[in-house]
Amino acid sequence: MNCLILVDIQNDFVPGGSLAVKEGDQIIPLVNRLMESFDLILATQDWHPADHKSFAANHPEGQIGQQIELDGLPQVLWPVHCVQESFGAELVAGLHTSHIQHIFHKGTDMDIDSYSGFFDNGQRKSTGLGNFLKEKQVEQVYIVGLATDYCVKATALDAQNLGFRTYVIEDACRGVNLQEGDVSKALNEMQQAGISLIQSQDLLR
Ligand code: VGL
Ligand code: ZN
Repeated sequence: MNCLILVDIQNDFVPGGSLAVKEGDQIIPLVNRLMESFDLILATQDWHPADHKSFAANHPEGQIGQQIELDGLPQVLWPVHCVQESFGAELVAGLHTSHIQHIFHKGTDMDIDSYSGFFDNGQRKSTGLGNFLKEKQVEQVYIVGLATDYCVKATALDAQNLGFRTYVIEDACRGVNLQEGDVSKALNEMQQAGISLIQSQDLLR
């Protein structure tokens, strides 16, 4: 069984959103077409409480982009984004969401961030995604979404580590590039871990 996982395709991560990823909206038509090739489609949703500690605004003198330590883990401070029940947290309206069987929420605990759709950044709690895939006897996982250098990368690395044959559909992802070169570094890191980088054309022909 193959599964397509849509990572964080939410209003705050596309142009106009609070943590807008450049060209983030350009993946939408591609993702909609890719969905036609899969029997199982899942999504993740960044789903923070308003007092989440990854928000610069929740630290006195916190600056966006600043690196801090949070509960023993490195943490980048972000603008307020994907607050539970807010418009920014909703999946982008152009997505064909009726194809999505299940949505996994992450980042719900105020004290720890969660880039991966499987576990928080400390691997302390699971979202249930891994067990869900095992129950459905998924063997191959295909990943698209936002952002390449954060949540796509973390989700892909965990999928690969959990034993799923993992593919990242490169042109159906976009990254933040907080530092120039972050996206290429992330792609290299994924490839080093044994993840296959493919293009949507490889599936759409
Ligand atoms: C993400 C930064 C903070 C992502 C989520 O979806 O890549 N990035 N929260
Ligand atoms: Zn977040």
